Amino acid sequence: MDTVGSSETSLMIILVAGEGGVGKSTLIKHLTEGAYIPQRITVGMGVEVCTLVVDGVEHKITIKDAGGEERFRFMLPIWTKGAKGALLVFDLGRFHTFMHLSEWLDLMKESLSSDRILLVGAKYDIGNKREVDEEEARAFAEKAGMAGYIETSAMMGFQVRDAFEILLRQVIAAEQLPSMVANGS
Ligand SMILES: Nc1nc2c(ncn2[C@@H]2O[C@H](COP(=O)(O)OP(=O)(O)O)[C@@H](O)[C@H]2O)c(=O)[nH]1
Ligand SMILES: [Mg+2]
Repeated sequence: MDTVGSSETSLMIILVAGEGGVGKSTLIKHLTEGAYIPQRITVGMGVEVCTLVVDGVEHKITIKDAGGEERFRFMLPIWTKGAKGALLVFDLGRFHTFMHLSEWLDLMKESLSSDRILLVGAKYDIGNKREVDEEEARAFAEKAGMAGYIETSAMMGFQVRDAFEILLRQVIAAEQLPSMVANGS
């Protein structure tokens, strides 16, 4: 059933990954509920389904919330498999969650190219308590060939939807690339 101007719909899996406590589940909750509802620890993996409208097209997305616990990290390549894109989240207030990003990225890159992974600095609202510079994070994302970098705050409702929309746009562009090549353009 159509609720927007286009008849196109797509169903894709988006993974949200990153160390425990960086704010993944709360970010997803803000997207689906439109409010700041701090979440408790996620054991294993959580799943949410929601609809996002990007450039007038409705996309049904399944969001997989990868629990950040060390003992589940070995599952990451399996969780990443099947996902069309991912948010890799760190906590702006805890430098070590930024420091370990390359380990996460290496695991995810086994099944997802880095241009389909958007880097997210969460908890932007902490202001001058931040331990990671915007420039530093942006440089990391660029060097790693990621989809880009965005800072969010589920607490303030800042750029939460934008993060998912930017990722979705990037995924859509990546999906369309092969057919453009096939058309000889
Ligand atoms: N200041 C601030 N704290 C947040 C924000 N989002 C989450 N938190 C806090 O971080 C804790 C962990 O968040 P959670 O979503 O469970 O992290 P996850 O383990 O990555 O899923 C929450 O209980 C909140 O206390 C945010 O946008 N700003
Ligand atoms: Mg969680």
